[in-house]
Amino acid sequence: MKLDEIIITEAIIETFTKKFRDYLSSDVAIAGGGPAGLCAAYYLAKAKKKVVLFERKLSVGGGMWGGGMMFNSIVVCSEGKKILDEFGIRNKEYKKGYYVADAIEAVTTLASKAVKAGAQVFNLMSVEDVEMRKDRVTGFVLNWSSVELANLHVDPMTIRAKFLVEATGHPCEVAKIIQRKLGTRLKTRTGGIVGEEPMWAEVGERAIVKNTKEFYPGAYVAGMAANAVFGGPRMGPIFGGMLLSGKKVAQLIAKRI
Ligand code: 48H
Repeated sequence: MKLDEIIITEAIIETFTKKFRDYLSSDVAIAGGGPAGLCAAYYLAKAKKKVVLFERKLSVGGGMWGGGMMFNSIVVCSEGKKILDEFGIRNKEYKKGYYVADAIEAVTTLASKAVKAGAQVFNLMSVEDVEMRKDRVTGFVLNWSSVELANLHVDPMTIRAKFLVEATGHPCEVAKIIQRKLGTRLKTRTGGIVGEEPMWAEVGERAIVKNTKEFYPGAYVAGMAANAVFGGPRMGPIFGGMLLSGKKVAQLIAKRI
């Protein structure tokens, strides 16, 4: 078979451009493709919402690939096990109430199911700002991660969504941008980012789900960022809370669209 490099190039440029154009306006835009962001994307897509996720890195999965300290197994509690089962991620009870799964199977399945359910993922793009109208946020301002890494002065572009999800993990980057640019008017007890607390797995896992909510009009927080924004302990390599948080944020937003 004859192959023409120009046709290969055209195929990539045209299909990518169409994909990106199609998602300039969505129901929900998610920043961060860790377990919480992927899980949110899956449940939103399953609820027939138009959902797009932006991930800074080459690969989605965030901190899940490395399990605990690069031992690539993850642990979830009984509630988290239900979500593993919904996704078809194989798991075993280690001791009563502690379920273990392979980190690679977990990440690849979350990503595959989210995409096959209809979520559109753009990797290698970083959320560097938010768009605002009056008193709510309405979109993400994006740039190529390579531009960010090379520290080049290249202006970004904007996508719009009815709701934004902050799922950038420990650094809660989107919340920091909103706090910095829009003042300390977050829906937290201090009006600003409260901050993550030291390790306490049991309390941290519960807090993640409770802290999964709207933190600024138009913007919800999920995953580790929820404990950073509203305050709560870290929990180490137990990932059930991330999955439950992703599911909860999807349900909260789906009700409002
Ligand atoms: C685009 C961005 C940007 C940006 C970051 O860190 P994550 O895995 O986050 P969660 O909340 O899904 O899961 C947290 C979990 O991995 C973890 O760290 C746990 C359980 N820790 C407990 C403990 O005690 O340490 O994923 C966030 C993703 C990453 O892939 C980033 O690359 C991406 O977000 N990201 N993407 N634009 N500005 N910032």
